Amino acid sequence: MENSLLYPISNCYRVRISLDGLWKFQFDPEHKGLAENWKDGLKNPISMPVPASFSDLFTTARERDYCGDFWYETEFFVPEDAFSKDIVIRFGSVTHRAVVFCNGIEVGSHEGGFLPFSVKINKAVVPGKPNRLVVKANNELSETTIPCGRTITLSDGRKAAKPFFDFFNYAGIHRSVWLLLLPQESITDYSVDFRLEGQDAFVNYQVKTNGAHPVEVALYDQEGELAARASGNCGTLHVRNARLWKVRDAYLYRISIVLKDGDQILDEYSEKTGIRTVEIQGTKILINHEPVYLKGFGKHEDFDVLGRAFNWAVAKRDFECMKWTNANCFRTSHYPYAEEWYQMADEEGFLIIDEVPAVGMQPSLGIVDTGPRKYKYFFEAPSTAELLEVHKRQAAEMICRDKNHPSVIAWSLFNEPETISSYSKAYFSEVFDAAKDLDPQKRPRTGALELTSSPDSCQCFQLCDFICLNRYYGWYLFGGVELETAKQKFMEEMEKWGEKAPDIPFVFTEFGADTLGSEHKLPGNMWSQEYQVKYMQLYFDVFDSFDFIQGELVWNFADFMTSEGIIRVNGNKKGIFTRDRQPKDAAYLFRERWGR
Ligand code: BDP
Repeated sequence: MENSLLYPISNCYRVRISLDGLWKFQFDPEHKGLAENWKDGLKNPISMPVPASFSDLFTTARERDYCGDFWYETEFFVPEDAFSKDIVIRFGSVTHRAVVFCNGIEVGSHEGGFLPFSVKINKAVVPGKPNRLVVKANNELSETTIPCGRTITLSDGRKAAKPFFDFFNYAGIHRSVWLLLLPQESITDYSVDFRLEGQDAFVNYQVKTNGAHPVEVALYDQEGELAARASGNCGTLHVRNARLWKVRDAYLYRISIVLKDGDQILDEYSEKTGIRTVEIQGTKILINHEPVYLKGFGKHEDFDVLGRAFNWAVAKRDFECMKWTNANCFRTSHYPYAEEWYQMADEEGFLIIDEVPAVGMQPSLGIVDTGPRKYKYFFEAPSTAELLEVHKRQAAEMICRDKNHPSVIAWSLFNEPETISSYSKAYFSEVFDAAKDLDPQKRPRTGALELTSSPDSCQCFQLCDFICLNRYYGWYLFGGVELETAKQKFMEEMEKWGEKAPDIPFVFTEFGADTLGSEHKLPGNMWSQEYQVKYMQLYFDVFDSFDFIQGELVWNFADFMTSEGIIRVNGNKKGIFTRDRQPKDAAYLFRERWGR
């Protein structure tokens, strides 16, 4: 069966049953679970909530920092009348990889900790009694996984993760798990793209099914009135007087796809959808042919106790805080988020730069220690071919999953890799080409470039439809007393970019200063709230000096957890909000600027 990534829904033809709750759990540091057949039941389990990161639930560092295999187990029943259906288990994400067993039979596996996967279990399930679901998960990092990192062995034999990235390597079953009962002949995927003509919109659609019967497609407005209909697996819906999905003024239709055998309906899939276009024209980013300036944040899926697990209440609070700052955009740094984030962004009219987990592709830099290296350039290593396959596969899964969200306006295909070698250029050319082929809307592709990707040295900016820069003048360089120099150097760099790439939009995907929510200092110095405000004002001066700068996504929305180290005080403190989502002084500054 094709692994459908459609978001689980319930209707007359499809059933979704939540398997969230308290599961059994066991660490497997000695890697003996397979030999001891834990697939038939864990030997000495404790309880573990799903969804959650396991990391922050414990009181010992040994458990929090655990690296290696870990197992989950639960039980479920399948309704008697469901055996004529496709019976599927769907995981929103398991970080970073999983092998799934049902009643002791291996039913599937998945690599990549931030994207969903489903496994068909018809051959393994039994009627009339509980079915055992066991997941063998693993959170090790390497140079052929994304995100990149390494796994070291400590003096006592334990494994530890050494991320090449600045966020805690949270692990676990992070998103909801569903039991799905689907028609055997079913809709497996669909896509839409849009053309606006006068007051009307033309929605081109394509539907994939796993059978031969035809589909009918209809679009309903928010009142439930039919707005357009068409039939056939690909076609066009002509929407007269279309209401467009606009930035922070979302209008959502409902697309309904019906799979039919004569008069009999075999399957139906329906979902909210918004009509909007995205284009780059010269130095402008256009939504529905109108220029938009991106205002907002780089974020993380990160919260106290929950770790990286999705939680509706946290997401709601984040959207309320973002709306309060008058933001209109965020980047899903540094990985695709839970699908529910995109659903909320669709509803709220937020724009998303959707990022693949390609982070840490750089020899040692700043806070990241990538260990002794044989090759000068990251992409020079022979393992690059394997990494490229992993990268392309996850980009494909992300684009497949997220392509229909009106909120998604661009794909970010990397964060701060080495981009100065011919190896990197060859590598990213392949990733960018693949992304273009996969997106029916041909949305802009980009990636976030750090300081060593300078106008003179970067080999990859030409691949981007708009250029994203992460810059820390005034923090990692020329901080504190040298702040004026920071501004001067920053201006000089931007002038060079203007000469190098004069006809393309630039968006700042990161700029920020670590700031303790508890610290005030007059006059402001580094780590104080006053300094964060001063730093931001410097950035605003630079942004406002160049017309080609078309967006500012500050790093970070909120303080977040990282590995421990000498320059992180219980995590990264560059949040405009604290980790418990209260505003620092700079939040008021953004609210004022973005509200103008
Ligand atoms: C950038 C990274 C981001 C870090 C940030 C920082 O893209 O993940 O958290 O710097 O240092 O290099 O705060």
